[in-house]
Amino acid sequence: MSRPSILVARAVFPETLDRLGQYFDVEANPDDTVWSKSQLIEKLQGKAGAFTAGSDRIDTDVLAACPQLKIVANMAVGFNNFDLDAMTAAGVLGTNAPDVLTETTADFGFALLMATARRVTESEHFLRAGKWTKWSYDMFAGAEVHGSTLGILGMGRIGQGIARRGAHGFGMNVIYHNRSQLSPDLEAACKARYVSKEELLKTADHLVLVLPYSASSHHAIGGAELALMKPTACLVNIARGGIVDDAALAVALRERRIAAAGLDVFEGEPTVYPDLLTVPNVVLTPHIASATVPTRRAMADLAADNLIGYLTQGKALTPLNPQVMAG
Ligand code: 8YV
Repeated sequence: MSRPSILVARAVFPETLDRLGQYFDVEANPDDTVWSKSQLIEKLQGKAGAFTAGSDRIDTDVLAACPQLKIVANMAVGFNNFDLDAMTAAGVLGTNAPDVLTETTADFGFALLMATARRVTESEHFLRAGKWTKWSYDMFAGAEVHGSTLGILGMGRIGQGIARRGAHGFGMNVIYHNRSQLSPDLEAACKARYVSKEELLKTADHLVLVLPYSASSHHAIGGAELALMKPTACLVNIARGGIVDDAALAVALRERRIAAAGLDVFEGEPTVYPDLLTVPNVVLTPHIASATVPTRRAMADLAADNLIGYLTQGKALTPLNPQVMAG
């Protein structure tokens, strides 16, 4: 029997390719080119499976043009690059990579919060530019983190990880808003209190965004929401670009309507809204919240396991539309 063919749409660990090569004929992307839709469609011809990252969009055009496709395994927990309804209708399984990145991503959320509140990158730029000639009492004085109020919008696994770090490590008063309230047990473990979105915006000293992107979370933080925040507040986004209205945020930062922001994700990334590159009170990182070598290996392994499991035994570990597996 001939082996299924798969496409690995972005560069990945050589060990991952070797492992997939034990089961499949693999077409890889060693140059790590980000393919256009038509290139992706061309590469997917005859492929039963695809290993993707967030940059590879699987939509109705791709599905219609690739009738042999059975599974797309995303090396990411977020899957807003999938039109999941269209995949289900086409009988294509989608899988993501949850859990393996939860703690690493929560660590980074905290790193960005600390860097933002304590003005780490702004002060480093000052030092590197040779501007540090004397000490002064208010030089880069930032916001307090310990004992302050930590607001979390989106209280899934990563949000809970950030809450635990804040409550147990930094003695923070944790409040959150989510589509649904957590169980009393989970709230107790995170020492977190459920509040309305308005109370969250008005009360948080630091607001961390960890909600998934969808049409309903598009610009969940825009001009109106930023106006409700404290002028001393810091905003951290490790969720997805598009959840924050970057143009409105740049204005709020420039006019000091909020104190600072830490951003790992951007609307239209890797392009960054130009004003965000020039305002001083923002910490910018290139979508690296899950980027440790062990975690990226675990994400790649999980995506590979999903492809191997589904194409060899009809079973996947982390299906997004399991009805396809049953059908
Ligand atoms: C990925 C992420 O690295 O998992 C996610 O949802 O945002 C990151 O961990 C990125 O999406 C690349 O696929």
